Amino acid sequence: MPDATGAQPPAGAPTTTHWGRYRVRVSDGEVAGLDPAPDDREPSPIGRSLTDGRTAAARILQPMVRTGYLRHGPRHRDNTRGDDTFTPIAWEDSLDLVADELRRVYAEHGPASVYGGSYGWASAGRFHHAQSQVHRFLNLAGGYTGSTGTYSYHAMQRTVPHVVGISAEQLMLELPSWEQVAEHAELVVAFGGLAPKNSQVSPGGVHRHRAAEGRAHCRAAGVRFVNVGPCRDDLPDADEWIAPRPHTDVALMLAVCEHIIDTGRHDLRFLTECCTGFDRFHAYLDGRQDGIRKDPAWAAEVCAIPAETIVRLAEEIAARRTLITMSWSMQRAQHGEQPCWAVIALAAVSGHLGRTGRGAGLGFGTHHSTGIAGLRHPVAALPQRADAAPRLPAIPVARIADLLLSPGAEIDFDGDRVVFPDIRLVYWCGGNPFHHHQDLNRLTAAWQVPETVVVHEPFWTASARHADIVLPTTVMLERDDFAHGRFESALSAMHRAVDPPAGVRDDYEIFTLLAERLGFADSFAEGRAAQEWVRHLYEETRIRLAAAGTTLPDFAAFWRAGEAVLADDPAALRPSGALELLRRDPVAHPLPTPSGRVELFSETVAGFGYADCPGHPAWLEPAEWLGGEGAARHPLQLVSNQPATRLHSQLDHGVVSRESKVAGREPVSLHPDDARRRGIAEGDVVRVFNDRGACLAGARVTPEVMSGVVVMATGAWYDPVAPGGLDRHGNPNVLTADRRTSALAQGPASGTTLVEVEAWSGPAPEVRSFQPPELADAGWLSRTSPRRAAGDVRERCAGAGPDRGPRS
Ligand SMILES: Nc1nc2c(c(=O)[nH]1)N[C@H]1C(S)=C(S)[C@@H](COP(=O)(O)OP(=O)(O)OC[C@H]3O[C@@H](n4cnc5c(=O)[nH]c(N)nc54)[C@H](O)[C@@H]3O)O[C@H]1N2
Ligand SMILES: Nc1nc2c(c(=O)[nH]1)N[C@H]1C(S)=C(S)[C@@H](COP(=O)(O)OP(=O)(O)OC[C@H]3O[C@@H](n4cnc5c(=O)[nH]c(N)nc54)[C@H](O)[C@@H]3O)O[C@H]1N2
Ligand SMILES: [Mo]
Repeated sequence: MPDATGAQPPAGAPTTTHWGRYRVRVSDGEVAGLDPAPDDREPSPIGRSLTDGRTAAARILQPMVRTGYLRHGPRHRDNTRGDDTFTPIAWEDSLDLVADELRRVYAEHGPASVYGGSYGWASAGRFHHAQSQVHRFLNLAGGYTGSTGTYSYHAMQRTVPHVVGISAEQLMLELPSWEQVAEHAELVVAFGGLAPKNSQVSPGGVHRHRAAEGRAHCRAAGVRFVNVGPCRDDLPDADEWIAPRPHTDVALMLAVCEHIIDTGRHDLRFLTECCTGFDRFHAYLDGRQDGIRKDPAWAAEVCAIPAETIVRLAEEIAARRTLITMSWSMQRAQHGEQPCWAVIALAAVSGHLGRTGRGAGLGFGTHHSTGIAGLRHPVAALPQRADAAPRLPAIPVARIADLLLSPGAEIDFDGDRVVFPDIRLVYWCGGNPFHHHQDLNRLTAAWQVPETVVVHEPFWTASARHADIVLPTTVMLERDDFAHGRFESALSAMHRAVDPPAGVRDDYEIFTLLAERLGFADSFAEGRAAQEWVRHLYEETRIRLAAAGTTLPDFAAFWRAGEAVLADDPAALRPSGALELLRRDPVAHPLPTPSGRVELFSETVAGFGYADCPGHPAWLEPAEWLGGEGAARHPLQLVSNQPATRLHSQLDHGVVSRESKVAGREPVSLHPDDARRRGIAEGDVVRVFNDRGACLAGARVTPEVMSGVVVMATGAWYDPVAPGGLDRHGNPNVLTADRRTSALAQGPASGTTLVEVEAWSGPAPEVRSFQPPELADAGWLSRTSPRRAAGDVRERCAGAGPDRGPRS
C-alpha cells in the first residue's frame, strides 16, 4: 500500500510506541513480527504484544450501539450501561446518530454539558494523537467541559508552584541527568525506588532507551543507592532496602530533617537566604507548634521501622552528596501534596537543594524522560483550536465520578472554587476510564447519569463496554505518522505497516465525517487528507527547528531514513536550573514565589485554610493505612503500581501481558508470612476485597514485597460478573478509593487503600475480558433496518421535550 510519499514502504516498516521503536515485519498483509530498533540497546519486551494484539478477538470491527440505547434513545436512564448487549450498525447510521445527538445536546444544553476531557495515553504519533483529535473536534463543534491535571502527578502539579514558583513540568525539565548524578552525587535515596519497569515508557515515545545505561554509569562511579519503599524490585540492585509502611514516607523525611537540625548539620545559610518559613517549619518539627517532636523515635512508630535506621539514614544524607528522589506513586495518595513538599524541604535542610546532580528529584526515573538529558524541542502537533471555543472551567481530572453524580456541586480547588456543570454527553477517545479511575463500582453508578456516552476504541475495553455508541478505530500500525518523545533527540517515522480491518476508521476520518454532518468540515480538516497533515506537521516542525538552528531533512528523505536526529551530545544539555541559580545568588535570581525564595511555609497555602493541606509539609494521618483503625478489618495495604508487561491497560490482551498472568488472572504479590497466615500458596486463585469491591487474582508469594503489603499492577481489563459485582480478572481499581489528595490538588489517591485477601475455594469463574460482549438477538432489528432504527431514535429524541426524563 502507498505511504505518505506515495512510495512503497521499505521492508520492516519503522514504528514507534510509547515504550520504544521497532521495525515491523509483514508477510501476506499480516504482522509477522517486530524487531526492536537495532540501536536500542535496552528494548522493551512489550513490543511483542503488537504481533497478536492487533487482530485479537477483542478488536472491534464495526460500529456498535448499546441495544437499550438504540431501542429507547438517549433520555432513557435504564441503568444498563455496562450490562447490555450491543447491536452492530452501519457506519452511516452510527455517524448520523452521533452527529444528531451532538446537535441536540449543544442546542438544548450548551457546550458545558459535553464532557470531553477524554484523559488517556492513546498511542504515539504527532497527528493521530487521539486527545488532540477529539479536543480539536469538540472545540470546533462549540466547546466542551475539559479536565485539568493528570492521574500521574496531579498533587505535584499543584504543590510545586506554591513551593518553588515554577511548574512541576519545569522542575522536572531541570532534574539532573544520570550523567550528572554519576559525576556529582555519592548517594541516591530513592523513595518509591527507580523502577526499571517504568523507564520503559515515555509520553510520545522512546527513541533509544538509556536508563539502564545511566544507572550502570552511576554504579561505576560508586554512587550508593538506597531504596525506600514496599517493593525490593523497584530498585533491584540497591545497596540497601528500607521498607516503611506505605504512605508514611513524610514522617520519615520529617524525622530526618529534625535529626539533622538537632545535630546542627543543617544548611543554615541556604535556609535563611534562599528559603522562607524555616522558623515555622522548625517549630513544627521540634514540637513547639503541636507538642509532638518529629524525631526518629516518633517516626519509627509511624513508619514501623527502627529509629536507628532513621538516624543512620539522616547521618548519611547529612554527610554525603545526596540526591533524594520521589516516585509519583507516593503522591497518588491522600495528602499526596505532602511528600512533594517534604522532599524539597529535606533537600533544603540537608544542604543539597540547588546543587548540580543532587537535591530533590521529584519524579526522577518515573518515565524514561525523567533522568535523560535532552532538550524540549518545538515539534509540531495537531492544533487543538481552543481559540475557537468559549473558555469553560476545567474539572480536576480525577473528580469525574463526582462531576457526573453531583451536577451543580461546588468544590474547593487550589484557592479557587469549581462548580460542576450538568453533563449530558460524555465523549471519550484515546483513554480508558474504566481502567484508570478509582472505585470502579462508584464510577459504574456515575456513568449511568449522562444521556449519551460515545467512545472511540480499537478494542472492547471496559470503557467501550460501558458506552452507548462505540466507533471502532485504527491502531498505529495501520496509519502513517511520526513520533517524538519528550527530551528525545530524534523524530521517528511511523509507517503504515498493514491495512486496517475493513470495518474500522481513523479517529481523524471519523471526526471529519462528523464535522461534515455538523457543517464545520472545512475548519476541522483544513482541506487536508490524513497523510497531508502528517507531511504538514513535519514541515511545520522543520520551520520551527530551523529557527532554533537545527536543520531537518525534507520529508521524503526523513520518511526513507525512518528518523531524523535533532541534537547530539546529550551530556551537554543541562543548563543550570532555577534552584541552582537561586543558591548561587538569591538576590539576582529570585524564584517566582511570593517571597522569591523556596517556601518551606507558604502564606498562600495556609491562607486557603484547608484542613487537609496546611501551610508547610506535615504528616497527616490518612483514612486508610497500616497504622490506622481500618487495618483491623482490612489489614493489608494495596499497592496498585504500573504494570511491567504493558502500558496501563493497553495490550493486556497481548502475549506479553497474558504470559504474566497467574491462574489466568492478574497476579497479586504478597509476602510469604501473609500468605502462610491465610493458607495461600503460589499460583492459587484468591479473592482480594474491601468494602468498596472485590476481585479475583492469582497469588504470587514473594519476599520481594514487604509484609503487610499486597501488590497488584493496574491495567487488567475489568470483568465484573454483574455491575458492581466481583471482578473476575483482577483490576485493582475495584478496590481503590475515589478520594481526593486534598482540597489543594483534588488529585487521585489510589494509594490510600486497605484490603484483605483470602483463598478462593471452589471453581473460579472464567475470565471473559478478552471476548467481545454479547451482541443483540437481531430479531427486532430485522423487522426494521438499522438505518430506520437509528432514525426512530432521532424522532424519539426530537419529540421528548425539555424535561429531564429519567435523570430527575
Ligand atoms: N489504581 C491505580 N490506578 C491508576 C494508576 C495507579 O497508579 N493506580 N495510574 C494512573 C495513571 S498514572 C495513568 S496515566 C492512567 C492511565 O490511564 P489511560 O491512559 O486511560 O490508560 P490506557 O490503557 O493507556 O488507555 C488508553 C486507551 O486508548 C486506546 N487507544 C490507543 N490508541 C488509540 C487511538 O489511536 N485512538 C483511540 N480512539 N483509542 C486509542 C487504547 O486501546 C486504550 O484503551 O491510569 C491511572 N490509574
Ligand atoms: N511498563 C510501564 N511503565 C510505565 C507505565 C506503564 O503503564 N507501564 N506508566 C507510566 C506512567 S503513565 C506513569 S505516571 C509512571 C508512574 O511512575 P510511578 O508513580 O513511579 O510508578 P508506580 O509503579 O505506580 O510506583 C513505583 C513504586 O512506588 C512504590 N510505592 C507505592 N506507594 C509507595 C509509598 O507510599 N511509599 C514509597 N516509598 N513507595 C511507594 C511501589 O512499590 C511502586 O512499585 O510510570 C510510567 N511507566
Ligand atoms: Mo501516568
